Amino acid sequence: MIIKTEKTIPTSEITDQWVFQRRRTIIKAMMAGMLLPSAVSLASAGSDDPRWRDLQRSPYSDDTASLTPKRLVENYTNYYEFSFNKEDSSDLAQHLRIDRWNIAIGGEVEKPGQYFLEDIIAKLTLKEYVYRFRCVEAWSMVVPWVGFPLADLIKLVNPLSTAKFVKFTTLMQPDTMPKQRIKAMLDWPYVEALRIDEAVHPLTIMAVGMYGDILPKQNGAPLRLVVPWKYGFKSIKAVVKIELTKTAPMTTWHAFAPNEYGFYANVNPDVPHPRWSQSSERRLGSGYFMPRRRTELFNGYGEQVAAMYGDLDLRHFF
Ligand SMILES: Nc1nc2c(c(=O)[nH]1)N[C@H]1C(S)=C(S)[C@@H](COP(=O)(O)O)O[C@H]1N2
Ligand SMILES: [Mo]
Repeated sequence: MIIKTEKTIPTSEITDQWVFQRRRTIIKAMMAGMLLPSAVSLASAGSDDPRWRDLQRSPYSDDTASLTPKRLVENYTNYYEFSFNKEDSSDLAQHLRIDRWNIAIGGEVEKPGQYFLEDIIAKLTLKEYVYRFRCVEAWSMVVPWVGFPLADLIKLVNPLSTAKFVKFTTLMQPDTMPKQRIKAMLDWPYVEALRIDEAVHPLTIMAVGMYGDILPKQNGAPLRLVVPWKYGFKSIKAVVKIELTKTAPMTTWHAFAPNEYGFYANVNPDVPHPRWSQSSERRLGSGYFMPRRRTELFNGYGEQVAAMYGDLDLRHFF
C-alpha cells in the first residue's frame, strides 16, 4: 500500500484548480480532435451529452467532506485483471475495448435480455453522488460519481418476487486484461453479489462517470457498481452481466479467502481483518502526516442502512 513518490504528487498540493485545469485540457484536446477515435466516440456518449451538464446532486451526497483529487482516484486503483500494483492499472487499462457495451440481464426477471448501455442511460436519470469509499485495505477517499440507482435499472426488467440476490459479473477480455490469462490467485471473471434489499437500496448506484466526466477505464468504465457502506471490493468494475438469483452467489474474494472477506463486507471498525485492524483508515489526499481517521460502522451510512441488518450478527456475517 505504499505510494511511489515519482508518480504521486504530495496530495496536499493538489487542488480543485488542478482538476479544473485538467478538464479544460481534455475538452480542448477533444475539440482539436487530438484524442483517439474510441475516446471521442465514448466522450460523445458521455460528457458531451447535454444531460451531463449541471448534473443534479443526489440528496445522499456527502457535502461536508472534501473531494479526493481526481488525479489520485485515477492513479491509485485496484483492478486485479490488469495488475496487482495500484499504480499500473491506469496505463494498462487504456487497452480495454468498451465500445457498444452490452449488459446481459437475466435470472428472476420478466424481461431478460441483452441491453445496450446507451439505451439504458437514455431511459434513466443521471445524478452526481458524492460518496465516501472505504477499501478493505484501510484507505479511503471521497468521489463524486455520476450514475443512477441500481433499483431503477432493476425496475426496467420487472424483477420477480423470487429474486433474493443480485449477481454481477465483470467483462472477460484476456487479450487486454493480462491477469485473466493466468489463474494467479483470483478466479475469473470477477463476480460480486448483493442481497436484493441491498441492491435496491437508494444508496446503491451503477456509476458511468466521476468528476463530471465519463469513467476512466481503470476506474471501471463504462459501468460499475458503487455500494458506499461496504468495502470497496464489492463495487465491481466493468459489469457485463447482472443476474437476479434465488440463492446467494459465490463471490470472487469470498471464494479466495472466506475467513478474510465475507459476503456482506459491511464497513465495520469492530471486526478486524485477520491480518490488520479496521478501526481506522488513511484518507487519500489528506497528506501522510495527517492523523488516520476513525472508521465508522457502515462507513458512516448507518442511519440509512442499519435497519437492513437489524437481527444479523455482524461479527458472524462480516
Ligand atoms: N472487476 C474488478 N472490480 C473491482 C476490483 C477488481 O480488481 N476487479 N477491485 C475492487 C477493489 S478491491 C476496490 S477497493 C475498488 C477500487 O475502485 P477504484 O480503483 O475505482 O478506486 O474496485 C473494486 N472492484
Ligand atoms: Mo479494495
